[in-house]
This record gives sequence, C-alpha cells and structure tokens, in this order.
Amino acid sequence: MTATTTDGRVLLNGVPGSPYTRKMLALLRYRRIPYKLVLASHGAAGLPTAKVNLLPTFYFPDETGALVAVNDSTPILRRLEREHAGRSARPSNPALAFIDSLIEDYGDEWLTKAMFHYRWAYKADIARASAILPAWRRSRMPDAELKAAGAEVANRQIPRLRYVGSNEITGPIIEASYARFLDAFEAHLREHAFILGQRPGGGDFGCYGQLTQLALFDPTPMAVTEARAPRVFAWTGAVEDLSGLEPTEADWFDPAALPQTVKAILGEIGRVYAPLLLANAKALREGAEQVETEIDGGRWVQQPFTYQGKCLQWLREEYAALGPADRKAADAALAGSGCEVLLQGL
Ligand SMILES: N[C@@H](CCC(=O)N[C@@H](CS)C(=O)NCC(=O)O)C(=O)O
Repeated sequence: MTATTTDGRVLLNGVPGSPYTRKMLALLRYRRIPYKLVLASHGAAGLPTAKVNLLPTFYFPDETGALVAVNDSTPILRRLEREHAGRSARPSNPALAFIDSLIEDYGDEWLTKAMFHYRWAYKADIARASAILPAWRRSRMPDAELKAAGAEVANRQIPRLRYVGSNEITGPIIEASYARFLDAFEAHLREHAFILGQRPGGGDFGCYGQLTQLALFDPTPMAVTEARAPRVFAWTGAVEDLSGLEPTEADWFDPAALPQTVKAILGEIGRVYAPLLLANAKALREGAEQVETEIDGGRWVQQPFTYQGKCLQWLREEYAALGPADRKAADAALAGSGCEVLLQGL
C-alpha cells in the first residue's frame, strides 16, 4: 500500500501557522510528490482523526483502501522516501544520513522551543498569533467571535510554555541559542546552499519548518532574524518551493570533509540539545517529575517528554545500524561537537 490516495495524491491537513505542516509541504514540493492539502479551516469532514490530534495530519490508505490518520513528520518523511524514488531528501551515504537525522531532530525538537517561546512569551507576538491563528482555521465569523477565538488560543497555548521548557530562567537560554544558531547558519549560507551540501536534506526541512514562523511570522524573532541573518531570512522564503532545483548525487558533502560551518552548527546542537536529550532520557528512566539539568551554564527545568525519549532512541538505532566505516565517519563528523555523548556506550 502506498501513501497516495486513489487520486494519486498524498492527502494532508494543516495550516500555515504550523511549522511541521510547512516542513512537509516544502518537502512534498521539493520532491515533486503530488499532494492535496485540506486546510484545517476547510474542515476535515469525513476524514478520520488521529490518536493525538496534531498538525499536520496525513491520511494514508490501509490494505482495504480506508484512510487512516497519521501524525509525525519525521517517520512520514522516511516513508515517502521508501515509496517515491528520486529527488531524495536523505543523503545516500549512511553516515551523512545519520548527521541529517540529528539536524532534523534538532530543528523539530529544539528550534521549536524558540518558536513556541517567542510566540507566547512576548506581548506583540501573542497579539499577532491571537489575531491571525484562528483566522486561518475559521475566519468566517463575526469580528467579536474571531477575537474571542484568538483569546482562547492564547489561553490554551500560554500555559503550554512549560512543555517546551520556556520559563523565566530558560527563556534567555533559548534566545541565546537561537541567536547562535542564526549566526552559525548565516555563516554557512555565505558559501553553501543547504546544510549538508547543495541540495536539501531532512535537516533543512526540519529547520525550515520552524523558521517559517521564527523568521517570517512572529514579530520578535522575525526582527532578530532580519537583523542578524539576512541570508537565513531569505533562505526560508526560498525553501518553501524547491521544485525547480535539479539535485545530483555530487551535491551532498563528503561526511569525511564537512565544512567548518557545518561543524559549528553541530556544535550548537551539542551545546544545547544533546544535554537536554540525555537529561530527559534519565528523567523518563527514573520516573522523575521534572527534568532538571544544566544547559549552556544555566539551570534547565521542564516536564519530561516521552516523545523526545523516542527521538533519542531512533537516533541511537540509526547510529547502531551503521557499518564500521560509516560509524567512524559519523564519529569523526561529530568529534568535538558535544553530540558524542548521545552515542556513548553503544
Ligand atoms: N512531532 C510532530 C509534531 C507535530 C505538532 O506538534 N504539531 C503542532 C502544531 S505545529 C500541533 O498540532 N499542536 C497541537 C495544538 O496546537 O493543539 C511532527 O513532527 O509532526
């Protein structure tokens, strides 16, 4: 069974304000996979609902042809790789593919902290999100109702800041990390088109999804991005539609000779995301109520996150499946980045 419905298209439901929806739309366009987006606002009438109602939701036919709602962009990206040949968003070299997974995970799971933090911690950002987010889903209502819907969204999302670990202590850590990421990515884009070469990988799409909001929607991080990183700002606009790019195999970097600017990006991942993944895994193992650790010299407290426990496990499985030469190449790429701790003891 393939992921395409009877009309030959991949069917998904999402909204422009959802970073993971944008990640997958850009991926589908780049890969030239025919798709059909049901804007959440158009109602997903007749479509099944997923166990956890997250955006985007994909609808894949089962053996009988009945549509099943599926979430989670990372495994869906891999499934689309298996079912659609060509214009791959995954490096063919297994060591580089592993590095790509790590970057994708960082985009999805760490950069999203910056996205969520800026959107719901600053007045101007709360105001914009409250005014626009509900209008994407249900704009055909009187102004007063739309305004009330905006307040409702804010009231639901602001208390959720604690899930991403944004609070008074960690806010500055998240913001400093976003600024360093921008500087590192800007330096990289001075010479290269994408993170792992002249063609995009899952890591690009993961970071892109969050940047659609950070660079192009929420006013506070948008101003930061524009001031610090004009290339990143422009890149985000361009990655939306890479359907005209003609990638070749030679466009991937050699994992044994990664540019220093990639190492700098990996260094940022090792500085903030690696310690979080380890501390989260420990908290889950011990059944602790809180993840408590130090990130970038500051105290980090957040609720344990089962999903990120799985992310670490997937990364470890991919690493463990590497042959000896690829493992050596991956180790060399990560040497000194701080990410090595994720793989110790494997
Ligand atoms: N790991 C998931 C994350 C998806 C996700 O968290 N989606 C957010 C919006 S971008 C969501 O639907 N949140 C629930 C809500 O806002 O009610 C993926 O990669 O698809």
